[in-house]
Amino acid sequence: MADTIQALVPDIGGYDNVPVIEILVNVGDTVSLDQGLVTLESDKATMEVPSSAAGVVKAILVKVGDSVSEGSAIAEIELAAGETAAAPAPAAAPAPAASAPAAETGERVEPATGTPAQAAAPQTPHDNAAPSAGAPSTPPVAFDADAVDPSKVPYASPAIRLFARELGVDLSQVKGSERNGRISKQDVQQFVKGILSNAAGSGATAGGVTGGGELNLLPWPKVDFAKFGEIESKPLSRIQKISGANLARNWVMIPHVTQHEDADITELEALRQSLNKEYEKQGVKFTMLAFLIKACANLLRKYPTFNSSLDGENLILKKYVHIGFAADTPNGLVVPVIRDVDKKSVSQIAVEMSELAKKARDGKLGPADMTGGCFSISSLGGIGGTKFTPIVNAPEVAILGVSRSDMKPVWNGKEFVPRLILPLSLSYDHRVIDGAAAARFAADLSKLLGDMRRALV
Ligand code: CAO
Repeated sequence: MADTIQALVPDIGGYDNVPVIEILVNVGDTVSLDQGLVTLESDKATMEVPSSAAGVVKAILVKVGDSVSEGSAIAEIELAAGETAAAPAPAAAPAPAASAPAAETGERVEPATGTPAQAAAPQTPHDNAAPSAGAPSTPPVAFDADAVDPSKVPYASPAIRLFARELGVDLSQVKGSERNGRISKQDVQQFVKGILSNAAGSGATAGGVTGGGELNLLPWPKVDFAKFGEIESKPLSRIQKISGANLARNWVMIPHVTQHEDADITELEALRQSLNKEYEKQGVKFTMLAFLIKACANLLRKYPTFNSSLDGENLILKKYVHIGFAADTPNGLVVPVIRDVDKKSVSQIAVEMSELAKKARDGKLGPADMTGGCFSISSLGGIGGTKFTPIVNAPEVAILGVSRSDMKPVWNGKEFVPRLILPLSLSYDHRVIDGAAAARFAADLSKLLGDMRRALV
């Protein structure tokens, strides 16, 4: 009688309880080695669990909606004559000592998307690692927990990923024709044909790369930190995942420059404190940030390109002034937006800001509270720092970073006098804003904060 084996969930990058979203085979089907049996989908990526042997499906042990982890049994496979089962990829199979750098840490890397560079680079750990006894003959399948933008991970089986990598095709550029946009072998072949037929004279490769047009990044290093000492693994919060992906995209895609400037806020701070005394009974707290928001609104009117967004080859100039402020919450960074700031008084801005900051801390901000911003301010002044380089909050084109104000000796032409100096760091998208314009904006902001009466002019 033929042997029967259980097909198990292999290494899925340390994820647990990942839902089954699709059963790809039926009882009685003949399957080949590495043929997908079921599809799993985490909030990071989609993957198939491959069959660890060729044979006939005798039983399917899961159903759609079940949650599985590494080692969970998926199906029973009656082995084809002469077949032996390949073990599922172990969670941290030690690679040979002679392997590439990652092997020194005993790690394997299997990016979810294969870029041409990854396919060609001889030093990717997978390429160099000789298969160990019992290891599968295909690349280990793992969720790419480090994908920059999780929503962009292409939906394709491990075999198709391998096929695409061999051809140097970036799967994120291939449109899947199968159910739910799944990419088939034919889709990859069609993509390559299309590129080749369009490539005449352009020098393009099968991957659509002409050289220098793409970030040929190494896969993120995967390290078994537990080998070096005690660790604790803590999942990122939803906000961290979303803001992290956005920050990474903005950092990579926007040519940032940061203009640093100081503002003398001695008089403004005195005004703020006297207003706070005056308005104490009404419960209004005039924060420095409220004045900064108001001052920036004034300048966004004066410098319309700072109040714009890039849309392909057009610049969208906004006639409204909505300003977001970065708020640190227990769950991560959020940017609530105050609308029509140019039409509001500083006290209105202060009240609204404190309401939004509370909502942010309580995790109660809705999408309407966080969309439509034209410009952002990130104030770390309450915490410390002398300057920093904030990341532009796309599709906005500029962001103001505010550090801690400090008493400094300032030369007034006759003597040094103590003045309260506020450091400002204006990061901008250099595709839209020239350095001279940024320097003028920052210098004007400094003057305005030095004397808010200028806002009337
Ligand atoms: N210099 C010196 N002190 C400052 C200051 C500055 N630039 N800005 C604020 N402070 C002081 C205030 O005077 C206040 O002290 P008192 O309570 O004695 O008056 C204290 O810091 C708290 O300030 P605040 O109540 O005015 O709050 P805020 O306006 O500074 O900040 C908010 C509000 C929501 C922006 C803040 O809570 C926050 O989340 N900041 C972090 C933003 C962040 O994480 N940015 C980074 C984004 S990128 O990772």
